[in-house]
Amino acid sequence: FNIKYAPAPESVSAASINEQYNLFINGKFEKPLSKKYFDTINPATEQKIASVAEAGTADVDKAVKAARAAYNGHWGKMPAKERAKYIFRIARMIQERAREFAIIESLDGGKPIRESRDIDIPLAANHFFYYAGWADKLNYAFPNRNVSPLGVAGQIIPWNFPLLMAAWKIAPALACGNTVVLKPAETTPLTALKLAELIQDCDLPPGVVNIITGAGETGAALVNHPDIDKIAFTGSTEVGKIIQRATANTHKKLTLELGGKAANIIFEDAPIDQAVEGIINGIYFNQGHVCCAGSRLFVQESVYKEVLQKLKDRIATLIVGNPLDKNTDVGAINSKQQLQTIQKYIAIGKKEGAEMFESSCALPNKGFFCRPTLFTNVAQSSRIAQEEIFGPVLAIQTFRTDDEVIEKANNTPYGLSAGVWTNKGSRIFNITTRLRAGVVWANTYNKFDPVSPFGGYKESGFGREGGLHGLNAYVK
Ligand code: TXE
Repeated sequence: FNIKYAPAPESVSAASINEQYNLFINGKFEKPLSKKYFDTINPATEQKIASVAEAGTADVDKAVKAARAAYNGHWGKMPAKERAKYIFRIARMIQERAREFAIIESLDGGKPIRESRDIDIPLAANHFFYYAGWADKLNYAFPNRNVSPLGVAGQIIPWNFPLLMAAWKIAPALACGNTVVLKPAETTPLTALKLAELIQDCDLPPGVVNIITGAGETGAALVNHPDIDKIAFTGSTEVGKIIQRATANTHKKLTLELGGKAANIIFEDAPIDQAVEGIINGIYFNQGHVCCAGSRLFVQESVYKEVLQKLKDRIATLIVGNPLDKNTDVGAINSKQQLQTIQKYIAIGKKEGAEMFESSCALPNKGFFCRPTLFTNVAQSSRIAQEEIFGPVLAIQTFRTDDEVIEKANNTPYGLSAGVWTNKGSRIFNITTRLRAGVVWANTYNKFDPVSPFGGYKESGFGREGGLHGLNAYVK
């Protein structure tokens, strides 16, 4: 967690939030034709923050038409180096407004301010900086191809990293010359709407980026719109499959970044204290709402007792509570629905015969909170070892040999990420090549950089975001 740009926000008053937000279409905030609005609430207090427009089919159509007109017009004809300047400007303005973005991200989504301030917002800016650099160098990215943009991209993002996921989607699309209609998740629309304000202020030509809010129906209308050339989706495997079916017999290109059940593997020769920090970060960072969360821990038998004790001791020190407090380690669960999902899995774990340990910290009276939790005696076939919980719940198993742990680690429907902790370089190379995971970290976890591609195998989806590979998803 070593990236720092924004000063610590002292109070909520440093952020300006409207009472009502409309749809950002063709460079303007427009009232929804659907005439409908929904509330976005603060999951730490259960209080309403703002009301937000719900885009209906006609609104989606309007946004896609605006994106198409911009693509056929000024944006499509603009020299690449001019495009780059706009993307660069967006990056700079995110830095300038970082403090406000960080506060709103934590208010709307429940994540600790230290994380939004030091990770989400700086990484979002970095992503725009990185892709600004590629816009006029696509001939170097694709040396033997004469590439062109796809056209209009429909982009649907989840609630765990709202601004960062918007950056992952918008930056490469614009760098390659596409225009965009983006739909943020219904529980966390606010930083995308602040990004819309920023885009307006930076004079990006109208229609190049359109931001429409709403729930699954709005997302489905975007997916099914006939004039969309590409869908980029990050979210649940279940919805990913629906989208895959909906786009199957169309011209639409598709990338899917879906769930995960990552194995974090500690060998007996690992630097144990460092590994314990990595395990804690791997599962409790962002309340475990992370597709690449290290939600399964495999510990080599000879160090199991030591690791387990150190984990329990460390969990006891985690501060759970107010996301806006700089000392908070674990903030609020993003929504009531997600809290219920997590609680359901904790009950399943107990019923399956696993042994539960949770931190003894007090929880606030209001809001959606969950104590950092771990399970031992977890059977390989149990649901808590196979299914994505997307919360602060760790399932621990043990192993004796390299072959055994590879077998167990690969034995889930997912294949997004993994972690390996060992002192042996040769083992790192051997194990990482045998793990079926798109991203493998060695002696670290949850490290992100715009230069590195990210994406999964199997039910974790397909396509890569980030790095040179991320451009591939937006050119033909
Ligand atoms: O996700 P959804 P939910 C996993 C995680 C979590 C579970 C459910 O396990 O517990 O999914 O979360 C939009 N057509 N992940 O229900 O529904 C929706 O409005 C088009 C992992 O919130 O997939 C939102 O913008 N779009 C994950 C986005 O899809 C539709 C991140 C994600 O919501 C749609 C999130 C439809 N039919 C959840 N239905 C990750 N990989 O990081 C919904 N949406």
